[in-house]
Amino acid sequence: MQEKLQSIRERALERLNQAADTGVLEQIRVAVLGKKGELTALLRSMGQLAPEERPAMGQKVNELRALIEEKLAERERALKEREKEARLQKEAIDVTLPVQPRTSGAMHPCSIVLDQLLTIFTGMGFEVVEGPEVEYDHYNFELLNLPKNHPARDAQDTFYIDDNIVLRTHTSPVQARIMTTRKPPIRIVCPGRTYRVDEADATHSPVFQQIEGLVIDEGISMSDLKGTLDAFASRLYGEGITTRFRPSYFPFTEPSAEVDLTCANCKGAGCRVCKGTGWIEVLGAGMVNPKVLEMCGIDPGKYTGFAFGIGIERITMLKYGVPNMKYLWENDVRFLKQFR
Ligand code: 2NL
Repeated sequence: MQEKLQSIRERALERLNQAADTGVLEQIRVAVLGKKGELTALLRSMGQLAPEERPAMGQKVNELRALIEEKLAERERALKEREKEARLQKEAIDVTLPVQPRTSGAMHPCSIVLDQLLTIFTGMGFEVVEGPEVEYDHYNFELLNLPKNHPARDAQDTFYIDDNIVLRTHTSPVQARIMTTRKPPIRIVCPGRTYRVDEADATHSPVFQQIEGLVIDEGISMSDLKGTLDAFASRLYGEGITTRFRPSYFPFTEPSAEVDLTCANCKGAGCRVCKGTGWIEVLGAGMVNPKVLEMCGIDPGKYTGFAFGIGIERITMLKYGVPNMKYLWENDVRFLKQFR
């Protein structure tokens, strides 16, 4: 029995020392100390000993049990520590690795300009209104004093969906819709895409963007239009930039004007950009034709108004010196990333 105890001790300690993980430790615990373990069996077989030998033997078995338990715990602590080290090593992140370069997008130059215009006009108290790009003939033409057979609504210029529906040729129908549904005072700007049958070239595109403004109230006059556009000009291009009105014709305004801004490049002195004139044509404007007010349900005896229309692509090209409109729709990143 003494020998057996010795052999259990040697084998258990040997296996313990070789155990590579905590799972093996558990196997050893069961095989030696468990209910059916070697040491437990040895304890049970003590009945075979002479009674006087039993206390000394029992004490030895218990000492061995205590020793093995202690060694198991010790070994377990060491293995757990080692397993934790291995896990930390595996999960380690090298914070010195270079990051993936991330490329950011850029605002389209037309969106930059539109944002700037909206900031200027909302700062003056205008409200921003949008409307459908597919529009009834009634709002796009009829209410704007462009009756059937008017030369400006020639099929050449307009994309027709059917007899009564078109792709809007300007943003004016948004204003016409507001005039028919609200009472003055009205003070709105309407930005958006517009469509005309046009061959694309350096200054034309079948799809383009506009922002139109409309003010209607009692006592609105041409001087309100002039003052508004002068304020707009100096906020857009800076102190000293004003407007020049030249007589023109639009069916929806009377009188009508083509409006030039002081050339921002030479401050009016005359240069290559303005072809020596000191002025750049930027927009069209006028007093709302009383016929238009009448058709939209506003009493032209009581109210007057002014309106203007600005081409977004045109001012964008002027502002950034873009020589050809195609750059604005080609979306070549080498062009677009210059606006980042
Ligand atoms: C241009 C000219 C203009 C308007 C647009 C307008 C709208 C209503 C009533 C009266 Cl609802 N007028 N819009 C007026 C004058 C000129 O645009 O050359 N745009 C680029």
